[in-house]
Amino acid sequence: MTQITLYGAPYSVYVRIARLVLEEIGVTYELVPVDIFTQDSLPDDYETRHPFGKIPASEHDGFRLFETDAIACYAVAAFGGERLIPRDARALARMTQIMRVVDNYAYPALVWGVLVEEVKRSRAGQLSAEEIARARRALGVLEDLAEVPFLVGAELSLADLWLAPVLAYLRLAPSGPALLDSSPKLTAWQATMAARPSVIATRFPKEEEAP
Ligand SMILES: N[C@@H](CCC(=O)N[C@@H](CS)C(=O)NCC(=O)O)C(=O)O
Repeated sequence: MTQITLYGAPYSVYVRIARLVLEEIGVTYELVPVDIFTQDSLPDDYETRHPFGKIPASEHDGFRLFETDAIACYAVAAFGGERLIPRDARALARMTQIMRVVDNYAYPALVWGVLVEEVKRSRAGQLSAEEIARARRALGVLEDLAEVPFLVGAELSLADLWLAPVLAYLRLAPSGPALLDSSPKLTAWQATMAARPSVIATRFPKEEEAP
């Protein structure tokens, strides 16, 4: 029996983050398809699940949530995922800092600013100096903050699960590999993460298509 229901699409960065958290904790879940970019296919009541019209949303035993952070914190506390949250004050702060850097700077600059522009809007090789600089700045900040083998040190944390889908998409963009080349710690970290069963189980459809 599944323990939690997640609403969303397998191509979504934030749905994948929620799935990674559930996979790492070992929570069974059902992914109910909600393709947010095809408004016609949205369930009639989806606005009651996510009033801002985004994915993911979740439900557990009648308890509904939206916002990936809230879904992750609930899964950690309700299903025994405490190992994903450092106890040490500095590691906890660093984890939170990296998650917010992903939300506020890396996701917009790398997924929307590089992958979507180059692939969906057919602008490969045409990104402006400003767009490239924004991507480099986000990567540079994360490279400086990153520890090894995981982003906040010896143990996997939510920070790793927040960044993994973003860099997986960046690697699929024409400029992605070259951008990542100047971030050796992140490149090594990405290879470590790519071998995790949770990451393999949640691969984006586009990664499956990649040569
Ligand atoms: N703050 C939200 C962000 C979720 C989000 O941006 N989801 C994207 C897909 S990865 C989405 O639903 N986009 C649709 C839109 O912006 O219209 C969260 O943490 O869950």
